[in-house]
Amino acid sequence: MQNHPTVSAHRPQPVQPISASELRGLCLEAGADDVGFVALDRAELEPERQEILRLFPSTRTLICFLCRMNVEPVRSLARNAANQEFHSTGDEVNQVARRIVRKLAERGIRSMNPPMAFPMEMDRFPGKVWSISLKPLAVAAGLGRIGIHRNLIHPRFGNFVLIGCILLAQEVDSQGTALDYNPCLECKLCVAACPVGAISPDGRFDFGSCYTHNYREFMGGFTDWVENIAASGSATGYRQKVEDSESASMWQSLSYGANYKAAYCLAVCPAGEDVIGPFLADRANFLGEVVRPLQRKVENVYVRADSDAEAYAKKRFPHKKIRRVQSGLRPTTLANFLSALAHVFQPGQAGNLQATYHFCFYGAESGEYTIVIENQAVRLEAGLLGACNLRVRTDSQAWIRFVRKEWSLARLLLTGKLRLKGNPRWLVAFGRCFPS
Ligand code: B12
Ligand code: SF4
Repeated sequence: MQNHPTVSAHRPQPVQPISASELRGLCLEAGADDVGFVALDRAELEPERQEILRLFPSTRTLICFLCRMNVEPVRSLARNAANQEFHSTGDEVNQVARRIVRKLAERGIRSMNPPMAFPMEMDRFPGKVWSISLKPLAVAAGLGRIGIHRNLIHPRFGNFVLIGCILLAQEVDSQGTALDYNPCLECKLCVAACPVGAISPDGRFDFGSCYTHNYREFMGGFTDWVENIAASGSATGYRQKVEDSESASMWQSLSYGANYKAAYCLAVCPAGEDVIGPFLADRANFLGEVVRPLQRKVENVYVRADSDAEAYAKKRFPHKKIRRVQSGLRPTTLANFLSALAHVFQPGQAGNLQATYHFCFYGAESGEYTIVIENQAVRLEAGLLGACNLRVRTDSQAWIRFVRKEWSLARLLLTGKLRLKGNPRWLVAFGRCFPS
């Protein structure tokens, strides 16, 4: 290859090392509103390290930066205005990241910018489709702390920020450290505003309920909409299942980028030095202008049948219209089933259930697990531990079909693909805790 024109013309580019302060300047100049650096070997990155190296094996440091959102559109009752702000800021994060990577390349420094959200790795759906979890990274970089609503709150900009990151093939001489206080005021306005009760006052987050409503026009909700079309049989059948405004809304999401249904937790959050003014000046007025209109809004609320969200929305927001839908969160493998259990568990539906289940899976995916439901929480352990109320021995693929509602329990029992030792009512009680 030595005489190939490309090889002869190639001039090795010397790397011009960059200090943390220069790098910070470069990022701010590229459009970031704040930035911090975290070395790959930091303990906080332990859960992410393997994935980071999968994306860019030369990574030594992570650059984490924020772009601000305008506050008023995010707070507006007009959710199209809020969605435009989410999308525009998201695009900005991606553009800023591209500019930083380009500038670094001009200095001979290699770096890589994953998307701030979508597109994600959908071949892994319904598993973890995003690459790097940006919130813990931003906390490690000193850019803020997580509030009760599970979003990052920047000390000045509040939660009105979106996060980006860049994987850098260089060490940096100074790093961020976690902020020594939490800007969250614990006012719980986020708890009061969420239409599906996804945020608990103690910070527990109901992933399944948020995902079913807010993400109605994203992957899971879209799949459910497609299945509605397939199951309708005729145009009139479809109209009985889907309102005209819902069809139009789905078209809008497909054409202009998927729209979030709520994000009210972010909208009402008063935290952050630059944001807190109106809340401090007149709390009653803040409630009247920002929180109540969202609470009073007449709108569709998407819930799984017999879920905590359904019970909550019916009780707290009787004027909102409950729409029972499938979340689209259904496992394709045993591994999916096990990893998603905690995320779709419904404490309210569990009620005072105290039960231990032994599962013995055989077939394509095998393994023995203990699942304990007690005190409105679920716990998964490897192996068969202690005494159980019900022992389930089942073919893993047949079980997944059952969970996906493709096979009935009767079919599983008749074909011998599932055997129970104990009263079957324990299985019914188990199912109630995981509506799909
Ligand atoms: C997955 C995800 C979601 C999920 C889960 C949210 C969550 N609390 O983590 C859903 C769909 C519910 C969601 C909703 C929203 N999101 Co979001 N989301 C992400 C994403 C891709 C990963 C989040 C993450 O790391 N979670 C893991 C850990 C750190 O968080 P956690 O609370 O401990 O984990 C919960 C869930 O993630 C879930 N989970 C964790 N692992 C797994 C694995 C599987 C298989 C499943 C099913 C679930 C699951 O269960 C946990 C407990 O509930 C990030 C982008 C990114 N690449 O980081 C954006 C991000 C967190 N989202 C963002 C935003 C803005 C939102 C919304 C406001 C969307 C909107 N515009 O309406 C809402 C807010 C809801 C809320 N109160 O959290 C911003 C937050 C900005 C900020 N200031 O913090 C981010 C950082 C995007 C960005 N680049 O800026 N989101
Ligand atoms: S709304 Fe209040 S409680 Fe919720 S995250 Fe913001 S400051 Fe914390």
